[in-house]
Amino acid sequence: MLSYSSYMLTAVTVLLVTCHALCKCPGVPGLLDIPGLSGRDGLKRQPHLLGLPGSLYIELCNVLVELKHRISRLEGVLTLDGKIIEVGEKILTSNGKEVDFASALESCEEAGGTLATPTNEEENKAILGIVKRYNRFAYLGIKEGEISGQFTYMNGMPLNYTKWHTHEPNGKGTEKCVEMYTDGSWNDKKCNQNRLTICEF
Ligand code: MAN
Ligand code: CA
Repeated sequence: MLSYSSYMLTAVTVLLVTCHALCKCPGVPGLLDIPGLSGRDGLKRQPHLLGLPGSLYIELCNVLVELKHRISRLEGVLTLDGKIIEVGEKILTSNGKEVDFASALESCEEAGGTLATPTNEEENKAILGIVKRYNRFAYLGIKEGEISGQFTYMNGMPLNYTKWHTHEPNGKGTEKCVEMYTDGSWNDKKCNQNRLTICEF
C-alpha cells in the first residue's frame, strides 16, 4: 500500500509533469492572450477564433516551445564552437572563402541569406569579429547606385548607418562595392577583388 508521503510525491510529480506541458502555454483552457494576436481593444483571442480546439492549441503551443528550446540549444552549440555570431535578430557566419562580390553574394543567397550588412554599430562590431578572426577584408551587402557616391543596401534603400574610413568613399563611380577593413571601417572598392564571404541570416 502507498504511504501518504509517497502518494503526495506521486501527486506532485503528476502536477509538475502536467505543468511542464501546460504552464508554458498560458491561458488554456480559458481566455488566451497570445502576444501579437490581441486586438487593439485588448480583446483576448479564444482558440476557436484561430479555428483550433483548445486541446490542439495546447499541443501546437507545446511543439513550438520544444522547437524554440531545441533551436536555442543548437545556437548555443554553434556560438560556443565559433561557427556563428548572433547580433540582435541576425545570425552571422562565414564559409572562410575569399571570392569576388557576385560570387560571395551568390553563396549567401544560395544558403537562404544575404551578404552581411551592418545597419548599426553593434552589427558592424559583430561583422568585424569575423573579419578579425580570418584577418581578411570582407565585402559588405552594400552597393553604389546609379548616382555616383550614393551607396545603398542590396534592396536599393539608402544607408541609415555608415562607417567610412577617412577620405572614403573616393571611387566616384569606379568602385561600386564596399569592403570592411580589419579595423571595422569601410572602403568603396572594385567588385572583382577576392574578399572574405560573410553572410547574414
Ligand atoms: C586603393 C583602393 C581604394 C582606396 C585607396 C585608399 O587605391 O583600395 O579603394 O580608396 O586604396 O588609399
Ligand atoms: Ca575607395
